[in-house]
Amino acid sequence: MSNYHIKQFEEYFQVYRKSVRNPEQFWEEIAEEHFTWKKRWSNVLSYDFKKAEFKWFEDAKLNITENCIDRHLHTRGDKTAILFEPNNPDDEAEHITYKQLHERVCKFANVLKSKGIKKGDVVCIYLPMIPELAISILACARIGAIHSVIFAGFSATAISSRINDCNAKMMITSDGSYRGSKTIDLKSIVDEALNETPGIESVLVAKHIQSDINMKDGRDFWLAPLLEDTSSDCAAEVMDAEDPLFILYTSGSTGKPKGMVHTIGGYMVYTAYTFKNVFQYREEDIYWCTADIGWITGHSYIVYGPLANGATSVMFEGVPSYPDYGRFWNIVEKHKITQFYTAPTAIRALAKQGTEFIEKYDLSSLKVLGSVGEPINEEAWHWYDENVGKKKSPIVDTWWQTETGGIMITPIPFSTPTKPTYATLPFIGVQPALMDENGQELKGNQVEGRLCIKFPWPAMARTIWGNHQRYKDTYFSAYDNMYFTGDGALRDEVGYYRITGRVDDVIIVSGHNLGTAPIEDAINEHPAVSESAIVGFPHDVKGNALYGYVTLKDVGESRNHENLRMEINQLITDRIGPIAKLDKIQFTEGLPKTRSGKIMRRILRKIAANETDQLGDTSTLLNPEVVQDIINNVK
Ligand code: 6R9
Repeated sequence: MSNYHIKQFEEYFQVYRKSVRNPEQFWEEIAEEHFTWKKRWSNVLSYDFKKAEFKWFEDAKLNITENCIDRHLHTRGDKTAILFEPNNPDDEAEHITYKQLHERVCKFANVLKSKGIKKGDVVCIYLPMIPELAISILACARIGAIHSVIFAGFSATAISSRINDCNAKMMITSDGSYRGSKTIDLKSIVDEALNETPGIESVLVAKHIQSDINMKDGRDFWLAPLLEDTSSDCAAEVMDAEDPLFILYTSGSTGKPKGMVHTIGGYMVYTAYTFKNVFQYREEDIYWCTADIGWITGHSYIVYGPLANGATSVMFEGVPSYPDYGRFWNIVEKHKITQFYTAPTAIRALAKQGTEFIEKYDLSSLKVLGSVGEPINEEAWHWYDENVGKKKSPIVDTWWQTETGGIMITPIPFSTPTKPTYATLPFIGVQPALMDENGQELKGNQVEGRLCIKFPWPAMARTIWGNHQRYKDTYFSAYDNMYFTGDGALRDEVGYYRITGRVDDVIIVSGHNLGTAPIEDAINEHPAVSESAIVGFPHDVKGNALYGYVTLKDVGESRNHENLRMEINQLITDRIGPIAKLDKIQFTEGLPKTRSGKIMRRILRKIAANETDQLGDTSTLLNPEVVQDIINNVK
């Protein structure tokens, strides 16, 4: 029996049991039957939790681009691989077939070589969501260069520190990008960053917004003429399964960002296998993940996972609010999207607009809806289910991390019964554990603790670039023989998991551990509330007290704030108990968010503690302007 495509709940349990009983044999079968290898592995898995060393498919040889492109050419050469939907809805969408993708990747790879890039070199990529982004990633992989994508919204300082940390030799960027009605001058941000990066030898620049930019002689090159003059023949470099594929930076709770390193073989097998099952992908589907490729979600579930399955993957350049809040639904109708994968923050922003925009479009092509990035609150879940999925498209609430490489806890659509706010069950091969503060595993159901994973999985990050010690300390020192995720979770009476938020978001009030997510859920139930964030602040008697930042919906008439405060606290009392009541409630215009949509509680904590002189760097926020506004209106 092939275990590649799970279609029933019973089958999930069978395959899960098999994957846990004998992981090596299980993953070996999947790897063997569904991928192209140039040489077989000598060993499926070796690992040492103490040293934080993990190897999958050791000694195997392959090239991931042959798996994502070449092997589809015979059967799917004329099928669309990447469907590019530009920022401006009046511009035509671009359908890049597998054949065309092959040609463009090979040409790009030859350009990289002509600029001196070799196997093992690091190439930084700072591009908007245009086809060149996916193509340049694949071109690096074609020749064995390591890509390090920096989200094209980061500041010059953030870029230069990442470039220097990974010793990149080349930068790939564009003249600029479109974001709704605005344009952003990317090249000048790169120019500023490159003042501080002696290692960069060349810069390739894609022309996109036709702006007038500065090109430095001998360092900067327009891409188009280089591509034109280049052959489209480029043999795929023979790579080791454990060679690095990419570096992707993720922020830690303290200190500088961590360059997570993913390697080729295990990452390929796991992202492809999860994609197939979590989205119940079928040959004729049109799959759309709204993330930016600058995040892990885009790496794994716009580029590698979908292409390894020969899928059509949509890349959208724009924003959900341009030209109006109907854009997402317009795209779903236009391209007959079958799987739609987005983040709770986007769902809440769209829900705030009511259903008027949704009603204009035909969303009947949708089969599966996905959520990723943060816990999805109950209200957003129902809104998504009722208005987008019309209660017939299962929602997969997928929990995972940059470090895990692929989805770890998730329902399998049409198999696992879903439950709002629950990521439900571990994916095949994933062995979660909940731990208490004393390092004991909490067995059985109806327990809550720190979420760990107690057995290696193929897509786990292998190290932090240049700092293996930090990798060991951060993820493998909290508990013996386990990977520590940094998240808290509970397991309900049937064994379903609910992620309760970062463990560092736990607030202890009068000796009670309170997770921020359930309190925020309670607040968000209030019909006037759009979004909320809770932080702790020092309190004489309780140790910590709770401070709530609450954004209101556009409710037309302005509501009496004192009454709203009472109603919100009453809801919290009803849902959680008086212990979780908020001491302070501030109504805000918005909440500070990271570029990937996560609320930056660190900043809110500082404001609540009246330590606004210690806010740290706010330049990487999506909306730095709300910070000052919040400070000015402190409760
Ligand atoms: C894929 C991605 C990882 C952190 C993770 C957790 C939060 C992600 C979630 C979720 C609850 C979900 N998170 N998905 N929390 N439910 N479905 O987002 O990676 O950017 O590294 O963030 O995001 O706290 O630890 P990354």
